[in-house]
Amino acid sequence: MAFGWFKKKQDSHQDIKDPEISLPDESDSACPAANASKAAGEPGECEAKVSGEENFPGVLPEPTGSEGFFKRLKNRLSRTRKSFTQGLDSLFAGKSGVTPEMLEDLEELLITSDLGVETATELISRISRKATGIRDAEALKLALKEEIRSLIVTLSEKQAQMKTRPHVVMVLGVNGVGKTTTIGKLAARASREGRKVIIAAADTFRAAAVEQLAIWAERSGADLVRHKAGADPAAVAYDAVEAARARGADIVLIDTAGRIHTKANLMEELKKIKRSIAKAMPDAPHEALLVLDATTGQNALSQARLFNESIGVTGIAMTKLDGTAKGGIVVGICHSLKIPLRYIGIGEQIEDLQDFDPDRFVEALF
Ligand SMILES: Nc1nc2c(ncn2[C@@H]2O[C@H](COP(=O)(O)OP(=O)(O)OP(=O)(O)O)[C@@H](O)[C@H]2O)c(=O)[nH]1
Ligand SMILES: [Mg+2]
Repeated sequence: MAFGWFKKKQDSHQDIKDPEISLPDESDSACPAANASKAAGEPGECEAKVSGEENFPGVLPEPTGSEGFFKRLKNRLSRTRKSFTQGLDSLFAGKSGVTPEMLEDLEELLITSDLGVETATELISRISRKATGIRDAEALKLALKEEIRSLIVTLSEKQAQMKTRPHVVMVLGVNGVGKTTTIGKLAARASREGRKVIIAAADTFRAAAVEQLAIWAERSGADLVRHKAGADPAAVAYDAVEAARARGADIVLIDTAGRIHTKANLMEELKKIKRSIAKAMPDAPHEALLVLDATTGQNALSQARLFNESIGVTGIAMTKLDGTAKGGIVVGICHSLKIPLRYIGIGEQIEDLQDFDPDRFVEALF
């Protein structure tokens, strides 16, 4: 098999884009008083308090496992499925049975579907062991389904148990991956389940980040803890955890910046936020949720490694699976990392977040 070609592919996927440089915008809303409010439960002048039900637009996830829920997943994964299944069908055009050349083409198809070299190689070696029993494209799809499922099943995991109150989740990721949107979707879901949610606007770096989060807080019926633009994000996170403890909130979702002057600065800032959360509540944060953008393909894998080494990641949310043919990255992520994939984002709307379910995902892929 063409291992030289694989090496080339692998090398081309190693780089990670540096977070872009951006400075806080002076026009961001200012809140001089809030910075000082470290006392437990003090709402602070600039905090948007939004009551739950009446602001909630009523678009919510259907119950897990329902037909509509699965149909939506299937629809949203259509680009990945199309490129994948069309490729599989064309492999078998005019042939019966698996040949070595076909396996080589299949490996290329898997890699271009963004499963990654390591995962594709593993799948091919498994399929080649079964090759004599595979006579047509349908049999190949069945075999692939089975093997993909077995590769991803062990590393997926349902939502983390919320044993403590508040359950503090720090949300990480490079710029534009969908952190704020994912927080909004998670907050909406938790509010709907009757939980009291506090969102912390600890991205004080990007212009308009706080306003964007305030809209999501309002939509989802969550409280927002915010300081002025350019304030210390660690102080915002601290205040949010303190406020959550004082008010008996169930969940704190902490939004963080995705871009800052340099990658090293970003990691240092995130570490500082983490330490500050632990000062407010010793065993927190209970989760560090890394958001990855599926459209970036293999780059997502590099980002996951970088954040995990620097901060420690407990779970992944993979967004934008609706807008890409690179959905195979889900398989690569599950197979290559020892970090559970918890959520998948399949659209921009509040209901477009699902728990990652390996069986359902594989069914939707073929
Ligand atoms: N199609 C699609 N778009 C999404 C999804 N999740 C987020 N987006 C879009 O991605 C864009 C960026 O989302 P944000 O939530 O602002 O990303 P962020 O990581 O908070 O970005 P920064 O704050 O700049 O670091 C927005 O236009 C979102 O609507 C998804 O699952 N599918
Ligand atoms: Mg954001």
